Amino acid sequence: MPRGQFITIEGVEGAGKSTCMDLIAERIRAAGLPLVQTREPGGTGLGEDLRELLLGHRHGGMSDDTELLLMFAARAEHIQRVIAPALQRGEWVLCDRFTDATYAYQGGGRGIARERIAVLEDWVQGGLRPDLTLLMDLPVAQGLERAGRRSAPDRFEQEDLRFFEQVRAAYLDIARAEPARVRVVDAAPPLAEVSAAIQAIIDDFLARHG
Ligand code: Z5A
Repeated sequence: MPRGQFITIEGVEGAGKSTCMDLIAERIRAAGLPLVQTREPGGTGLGEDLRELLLGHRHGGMSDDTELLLMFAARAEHIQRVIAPALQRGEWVLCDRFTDATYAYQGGGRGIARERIAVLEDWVQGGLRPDLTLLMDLPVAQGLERAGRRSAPDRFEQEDLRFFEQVRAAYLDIARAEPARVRVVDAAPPLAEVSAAIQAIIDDFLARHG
């Protein structure tokens, strides 16, 4: 049985990832492909507990290294229990954020050197990398404005504009470095337009891999 395809979706705050996850999932399932839909940090019982620690305010002053290691601890569990077994069974996996988010938030945002992140990436993931990544890109202020319409800010959402500008720049650096894997979607236009762009990318990917 051929290995399933691994698709991730990334972007700054309020870029519309969650909104577009369902659209992508619908498209893949409509093509008759089995799909596991998941997220990071999280995706397992332990991972969801770590997510609470990472996003909540109980340990607001955690060190940057602790934050980085907890992200990869959650990821190790997620890969071993969910992602790798699903791919091996021939199922597709659609994940809301993955390691690009670590390079963007802990690397770009917190300033941790990418070489240090790469060591953990290789250790925890072995050769596992996404086959396709959709990067939902929009000006930081617009994303924060969208996200601000929701509930109380989590630990990341409290960061300032400069932090999110660095996160966005780091994401765009990844997209420039890996154009074959990372497709940038302009997330600023109205949802109908963004949805059409995503649909086109997924349909093209399905035509090649479905
Ligand atoms: N994090 C990290 O630091 N390192 C890591 O390795 C990983 C994660 C994996 C949790 O992620 C946090 O973890 C995240 C980075 C960090 N923190 N931050 N910030 P998350 O993905 O769960 O949290 P999030 O970024 O806050 O996602 P979100 O809140 O779900 O945002 P979104 O999915 O991009 O947006 P949305 O909920 O789909 O849309 C936001 C609003 O905009 C909503 O009202 C929509 O109806 C509206 N919307 C969406 N699209 C449009 C368009 N096109 N027009 C108008 N309005 C729109």
